[in-house]
Amino acid sequence: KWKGEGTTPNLESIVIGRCYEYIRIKNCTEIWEAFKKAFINKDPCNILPSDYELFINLALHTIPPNKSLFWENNHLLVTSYSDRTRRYLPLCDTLIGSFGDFLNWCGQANDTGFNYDSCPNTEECENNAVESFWKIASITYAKQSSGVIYVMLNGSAIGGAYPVKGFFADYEVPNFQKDRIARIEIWVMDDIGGPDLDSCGRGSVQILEERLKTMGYDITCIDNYK
Ligand code: ENP
Repeated sequence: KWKGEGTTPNLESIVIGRCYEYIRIKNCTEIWEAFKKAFINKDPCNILPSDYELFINLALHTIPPNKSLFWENNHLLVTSYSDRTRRYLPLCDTLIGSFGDFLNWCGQANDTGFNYDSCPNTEECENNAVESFWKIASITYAKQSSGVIYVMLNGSAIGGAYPVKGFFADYEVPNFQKDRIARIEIWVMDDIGGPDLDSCGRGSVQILEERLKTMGYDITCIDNYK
């Protein structure tokens, strides 16, 4: 019925497994129940970020200073570079993010199960279970981030390294806690063998640099950070 992919098979086992792998001292079943409660038995186009509040509260843990890594169009590079929290702690490597990373989910009204066949995508409705999850996760992560903030952009991305509409621009930048941030370091990474479409001081990266400077942040930008 919907155009988006359905719920990932065995979602519960995957997520509870990831949760215990991550942290042994929390009750992962309780966190899973809170996650499910946000969207099960509801119209899949009427899920709000606030529906995940209990889940967020249960899964929350601290983010050490200088460990936050924001990004756009670099999912695989971020995943390998952060080295599963050893080097950096991007949102997808927090306990909250691990409930969603590379996964998909939705429910249905008047039905206590998941919809494994299809889920609404963002074009069909923005208030879907996955989109609203990432919104509140992004807001929470940005509010918690402190010290030096890293941003990895993709200089080969069609449409610009810094999407002026996107999770980073709309939900993360506005929620930075200025008094806890020392400076912001932007890395513009071109794909290996890919085109150099955007770089520091140019195009959409310049738009981001100006925006952050106007907000009063100390900015550095590095092209193809090693
Ligand atoms: P895309 O479109 O490159 O990649 C989306 C893929 O990354 C999906 O598999 C998604 O999981 C997973 N993912 C991991 N972290 C996030 C996330 N944090 N997020 C949305 N998807 C995430 O990424 P986007 O949409 O541009 O989002 C990048 C954002 O992640 C940046 O704001 C960065 O700072 C942030 P799934 O569940 O959809 O399969 C926030 C939103 O950390």
